[in-house]
Amino acid sequence: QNDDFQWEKYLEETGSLSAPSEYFRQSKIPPANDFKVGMKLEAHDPRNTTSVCIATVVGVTGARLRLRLDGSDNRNDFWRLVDSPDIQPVGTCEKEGDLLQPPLGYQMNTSSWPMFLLRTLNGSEMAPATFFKKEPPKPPLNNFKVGMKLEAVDRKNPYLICPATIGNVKGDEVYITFDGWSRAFDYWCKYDCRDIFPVGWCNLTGDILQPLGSNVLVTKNTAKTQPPLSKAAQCSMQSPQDSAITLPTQKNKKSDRIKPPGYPS
Ligand code: MLY
Repeated sequence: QNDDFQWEKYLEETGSLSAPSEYFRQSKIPPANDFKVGMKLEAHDPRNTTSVCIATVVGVTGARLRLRLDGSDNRNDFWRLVDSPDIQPVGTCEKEGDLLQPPLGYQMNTSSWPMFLLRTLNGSEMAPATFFKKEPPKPPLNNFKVGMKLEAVDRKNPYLICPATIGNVKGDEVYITFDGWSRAFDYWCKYDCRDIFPVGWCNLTGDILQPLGSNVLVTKNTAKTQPPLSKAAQCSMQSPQDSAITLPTQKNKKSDRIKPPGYPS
């Protein structure tokens, strides 16, 4: 489904390794996504994580949901995996003796909240409990190594999952860099963060893996474990000043990359 970018070829051309799937806090077989647009659920407000709110599924993409908090605007949508602990069936909060809260930035007067809640839930389709999957366990250790390839959420454009590289490792944290893109998109995260996935994830979930950025510098990987050098890499070695080659990538069409997948336009 994604004919833009092929990991196999790219790994070979760059002489790089993909991070093994056991290193990630993701299930080996991605969870089924049975949610439908319009379904309601409970979600922790990302801007105020102690409060649990009502959210509506406004998009379904791969193993993730695009969510919008009821009573909030459409500029604060967020994405969660179907096995995220941040989401739960409607009724969970009440069962635990808690109250559903208005989202941060609730547009109406707080006094209208109880009535708003009744109305928003009335007649709505609630996501069945079976749609929510258990979060996979945390791998015991951070095994990531600098140079390993993976797929990662672009936190500046969180609907995008992109080819990425481990740029650094420090204790429990890894530094995520996006292949072909400026360092402006980089971030540090915990090794068990839910925003990073093994190579092949998007292919398995049916999500769209973004193309490489246009500045793809293919540097020779000098790790001992590297596979034999590809023809491209060997060529680059013949000219001494050419320690890096630039892979041709298709022009990145802006419109293609900023359209949120799974969101009805
Ligand atoms: N709106 C941005 C999108 C950049 C996406 C970068 N990611 C994929 C690392 C643009 O100006 O193209």
